[in-house]
Amino acid sequence: MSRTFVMIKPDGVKRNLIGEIVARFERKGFKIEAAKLMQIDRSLAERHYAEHKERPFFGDLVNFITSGPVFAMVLEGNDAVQNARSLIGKTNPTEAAPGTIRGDYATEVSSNIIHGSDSDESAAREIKLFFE
Ligand code: RTP
Ligand code: MG
Repeated sequence: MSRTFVMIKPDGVKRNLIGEIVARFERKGFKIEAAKLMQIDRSLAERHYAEHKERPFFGDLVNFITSGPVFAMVLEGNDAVQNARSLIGKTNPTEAAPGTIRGDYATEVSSNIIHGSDSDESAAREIKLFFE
């Protein structure tokens, strides 16, 4: 068993999708270890997305992720990072397969509903940032 960090972004919370999305992870076999509705401030957003600091979309990304409450979760399961990323789907919802969260609920990369850690190292770093 391992852990991953998943966060429903402000667009998902505004559209009242928390329940539907959490249900998908539970159905897959994940256990919810921790969860909270919270507002991200700019400092936390910049630390969370530090790897994208030099990208042209960084400013928009920080504005978006701080634009309203997010629902942050620690999930536990087998190959948690990979299994969560599979349920989430590709970064760009246009390329995300139907049946995935981004494939089913989103149409543009700048508001793609949900975040999931991309490695065990990222998961550990992000869980520490959001839950300690
Ligand atoms: P996330 O970190 O949010 O789970 O998404 P990801 O791993 O699938 O994608 P990543 O490469 O880490 O990108 C982080 C977020 O930046 C936005 N993005 N915009 N305009 C663009 O070309 C572009 N590329 C990425 C997306 O909202 C993506 O989720
Ligand atoms: Mg990422």
